[in-house]
Amino acid sequence: MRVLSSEFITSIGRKEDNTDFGLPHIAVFGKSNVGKSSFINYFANHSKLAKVSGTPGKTRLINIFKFKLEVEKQSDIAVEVIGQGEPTSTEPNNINLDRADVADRAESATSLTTTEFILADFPGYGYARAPKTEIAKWTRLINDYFKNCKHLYHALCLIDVRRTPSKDDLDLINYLNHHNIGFTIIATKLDKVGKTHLKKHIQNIATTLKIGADNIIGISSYDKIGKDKVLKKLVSVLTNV
Ligand SMILES: Nc1nc2c(ncn2[C@@H]2O[C@H](COP(=O)(O)OP(=O)(O)OP(=O)(O)O)[C@@H](O)[C@H]2O)c(=O)[nH]1
Ligand SMILES: [Mg+2]
Repeated sequence: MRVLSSEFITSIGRKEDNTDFGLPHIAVFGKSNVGKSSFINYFANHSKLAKVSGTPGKTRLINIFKFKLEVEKQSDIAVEVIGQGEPTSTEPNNINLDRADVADRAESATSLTTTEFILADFPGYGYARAPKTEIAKWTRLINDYFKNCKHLYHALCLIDVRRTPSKDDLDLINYLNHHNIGFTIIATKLDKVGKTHLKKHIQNIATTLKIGADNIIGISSYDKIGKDKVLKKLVSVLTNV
């Protein structure tokens, strides 16, 4: 499982903008500065794909990226194991036991396939100095996107591992539940907390969101931790539909 290619397609922000790229969408949500763009770059293994900014709230549009993944496809094929004839009475018993294997047997074969999808990087919400008009704009943006986008398969909701999920995070999750969109919680910036405190932080997020801690994927875009788990999740979402 790996990312074969990634490219920036366009930015969208008005309700008349096209959201149909003929591919399933995965949306990336999270508070401003949580590390969405850094995660996308780490995921793509492309340091300049999405703009990482020191100034929260710079991105006001939905940035659309196209990804292509290589996926191992497991398929069961029947393998005929050639028998050696009927046992004779002179053969010891254990040979008879071995012959239990002499039959058609399923063996697994791996082949490679590819899958493409759109990653929609949403502007961050909830930055402290956001004026009311900006908040209204964000709400309109997400409403228009949900109305127009027919291919939203899943959302990745990023939350800083050190923070208790905010009201905005909870509102987003309620919104996704309301629209019946599956989501995965990703705890970012794992490098910021020591190993001994990590469990406690993850549990805090899980408790606040009323989900199991096992359902949270921890990542660090700095230390390059967690990408494989996210890849696995996306492949299961994209290929089980
Ligand atoms: N320590 C640490 N810092 C990170 C990590 N990921 C991102 N950052 C830093 O966090 C800040 C914000 O990162 P971005 O990736 O731009 O965050 P964003 O969520 O895209 O921000 P907006 O687009 O403004 O909503 C930057 O200073 C990053 O360098 C990480 O894994 N570890
Ligand atoms: Mg960003």
